[in-house]
Amino acid sequence: MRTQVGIIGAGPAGLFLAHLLHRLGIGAIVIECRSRQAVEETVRAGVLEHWVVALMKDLGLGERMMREGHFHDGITLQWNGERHHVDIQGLTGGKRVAVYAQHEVLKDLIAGRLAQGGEIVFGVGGTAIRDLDTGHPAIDFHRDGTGALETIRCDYVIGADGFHGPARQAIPATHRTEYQKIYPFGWLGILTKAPLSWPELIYTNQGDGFALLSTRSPDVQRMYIQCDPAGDIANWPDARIWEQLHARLATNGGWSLTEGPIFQKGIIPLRSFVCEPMQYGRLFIAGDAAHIVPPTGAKGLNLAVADVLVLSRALNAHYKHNRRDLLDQYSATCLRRVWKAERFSWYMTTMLHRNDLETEFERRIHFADLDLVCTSEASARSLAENYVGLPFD
Ligand code: RFL
Ligand code: PHB
Repeated sequence: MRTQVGIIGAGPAGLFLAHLLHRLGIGAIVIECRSRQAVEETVRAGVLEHWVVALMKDLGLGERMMREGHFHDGITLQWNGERHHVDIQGLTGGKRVAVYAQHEVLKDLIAGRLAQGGEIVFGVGGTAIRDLDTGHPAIDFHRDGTGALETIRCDYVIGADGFHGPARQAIPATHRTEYQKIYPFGWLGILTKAPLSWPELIYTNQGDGFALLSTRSPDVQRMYIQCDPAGDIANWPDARIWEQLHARLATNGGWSLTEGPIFQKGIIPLRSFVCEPMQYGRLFIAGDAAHIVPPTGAKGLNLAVADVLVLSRALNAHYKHNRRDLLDQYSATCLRRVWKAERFSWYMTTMLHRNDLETEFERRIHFADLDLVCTSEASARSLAENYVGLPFD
């Protein structure tokens, strides 16, 4: 097979890039190690920054999102039984986020790409990248996991293969530096068939720590609680989950959370991670392959899309105007945004979680931070600008 851009990974980074390149008339093939069904069913992120919503619409992929997504003009922060509304829309000149599940975005991207005649090869095995130092890099893979060995010859290889994919490792260890922070807590996430209990997302730090009340549809709600990242999900029977959610979301005003049957649950660890640089020879890495944020700031998916927007512009300058400079600057351009999102995600995470390794002094500083956001307009605006999505510069 021969194409201009070979993309590894059909997650948000790989699929948004395939659409952006198609719009620019640049050829791309996507390979993905999981089945289409697995990609479309994996439950992950929920919040789209305002410009990602606009991009979905621009790409002609926004119809279902506009119909089924939930548009929120603020978030609620809670501690000590008190709720505080942060008016994101008012503080950012009218910008709003959408709550629309990542796997719904992926369904729209995949259907749209296939309808255009684009190639996505699902279920590949043994992905290997080679010849990065030459003008003709290649991606080898086995069709259907263990079937025939095939090769994509391309001008550029894009590693959009997530945190555990092979692309980052293809940058020689001598050419990359990795920065990491592992948090001593994880998130237990559930989906429950229950009606909406509150009109916007609630981020709370109360009792045993963090909880997040989010939504998926009028009758399916998404909730998370801070937990031991090494904990066994078997030790979290539904009754224990509800007891913790009730305690962490309880208000002094007697509000009550509506329960329902839990039909999905799982534990994820929380980490911050950045790989510098995000390119080597003819390889460019994007999204979770290059960086991870803890989900508290809702930034992971949005950062992945930001990377590939920068990359699509650089590839366009290269193919249309024979300019190499934007490709050379790809990593530096992305990392400026990445580090700001890392800072914001770390700030939200440390402010909103109970960390028993910290001193009582540090705990009080985090509650002072929360108080500041809820009493200082400057502080609230900073949170709102970051949450809704920083401008591109
Ligand atoms: P992905 O989504 O991991 O996609 C990578 C794809 O590459 C495939 N792959 C390979 N394909 C071929 N050959 C190989 N050898 C391969 N190895 C891997 C994988 O199968 C996969 O399909 O990375 P991408 O595209 O960079 O997208 C990143 C986002 O998925 C991630 O940052 C977000 O889900 C993070 N995140 C959130 N982000 C937000 O912006 N807003 C949120 O509200 C939000 N909430 C969350 C989140 C992540 C969570 N979890 C589960 C980690 C909430 C949670 C609970
Ligand atoms: C979600 O709905 O899955 C979600 C919302 C906000 C976050 C993280 C996850 O910060």
